[in-house]
Amino acid sequence: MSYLPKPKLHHPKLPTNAIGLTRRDYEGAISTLCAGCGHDSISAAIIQACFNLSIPPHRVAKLSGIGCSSKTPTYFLGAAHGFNSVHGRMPSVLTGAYLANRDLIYLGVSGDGDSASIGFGQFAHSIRRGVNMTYIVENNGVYGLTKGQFSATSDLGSVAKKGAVNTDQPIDLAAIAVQLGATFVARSFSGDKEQLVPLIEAALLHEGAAFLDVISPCVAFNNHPGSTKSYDYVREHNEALNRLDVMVPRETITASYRPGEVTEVTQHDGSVLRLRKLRTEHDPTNRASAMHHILERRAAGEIVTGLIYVEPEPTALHAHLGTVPQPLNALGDAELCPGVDALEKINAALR
Ligand SMILES: Cc1ncc(C[n+]2csc(CCOP(=O)(O)OP(=O)(O)O)c2C)c(N)n1
Ligand code: SF4
Ligand SMILES: [Mg+2]
Repeated sequence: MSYLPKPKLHHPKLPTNAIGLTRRDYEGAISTLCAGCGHDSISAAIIQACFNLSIPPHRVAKLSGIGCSSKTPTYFLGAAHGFNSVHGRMPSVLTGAYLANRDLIYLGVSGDGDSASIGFGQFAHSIRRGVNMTYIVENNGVYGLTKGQFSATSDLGSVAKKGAVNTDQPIDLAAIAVQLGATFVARSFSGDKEQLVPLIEAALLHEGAAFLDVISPCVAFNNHPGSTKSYDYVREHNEALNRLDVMVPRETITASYRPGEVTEVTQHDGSVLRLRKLRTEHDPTNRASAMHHILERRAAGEIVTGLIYVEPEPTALHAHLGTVPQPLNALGDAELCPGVDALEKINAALR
């Protein structure tokens, strides 16, 4: 069975958020993934981020492709809109939904196989078009669902469970997203909830193409010595650029830091991203430096995590197309059929 509903009962004194919902209200069905799968931790982080931001679950549209990762939307936000599409096709289905109804919050969930192999073109074009979405890749370096073949994000020299060595160059989806013009790019690790939850919050508040590459170990097929996507390997090679606090417009900023310790980026909706730099002088608003930093640290054998790039004044696809402000699916007959005179004018202009 792949769908196990959770009992609705919960403790009456569970904490509630600004809209009176408990964390339980953001959950979905019981997960059927392997115990210890990184993907379940990402679902928990999405639940926490949406609870923290007091997002009404029914305002979210969660879309995915095919894979263990793409099954996960079943395990969070049970009251959201959901569409489990075809392998590698989530981005175009999401783009279509966003064009029809710009009023929802779009969350695309995918895997490294789903986005870096069969869906690579779809991934690229949804990012470069500036679809207003949070696009999360749950990256385990293998095709988990089909039993552990190397994926296109497997590192050169990574060793499979049965001993085969990967001889192909890896695709770094975060670096590609930077190059493609994503206006928000971050990387994190499913085992680091403190880093991951604020990054998801910031991505959800970002009004543009927000891409998150989350390393998410597959305990069944890629968590052994020699794998570069195992829990141990990622912990040992994680180079966190910064730590993030997200302040929504209604909150007062209370934490204080010494001057120079924090970079503040105010997003379009007024939310403030407070970045505590950790080990580098990386400027997350500089696209060229973001690219340079990913490549430089990779050459040193490190996995760069944290907020890699953010454009504080992003524009999204609806603005590029000049579409009307109301959702297309809410337009009535009068707007859709402006009458014979208007049609005549258009025809005359084409003659
Ligand atoms: C068109 C098509 N080709 C191939 C498959 C077989 N298939 C299902 S899931 C998958 C790969 C999943 O890998 P990934 O996206 O990394 O997800 P994971 O299971 O690792 O989370 C493949 C090749 C399919 N379902 N449809
Ligand atoms: S096979 Fe791997 S990716 Fe799939 S549920 Fe199990 S641990 Fe997770
Ligand atoms: Mg995978």
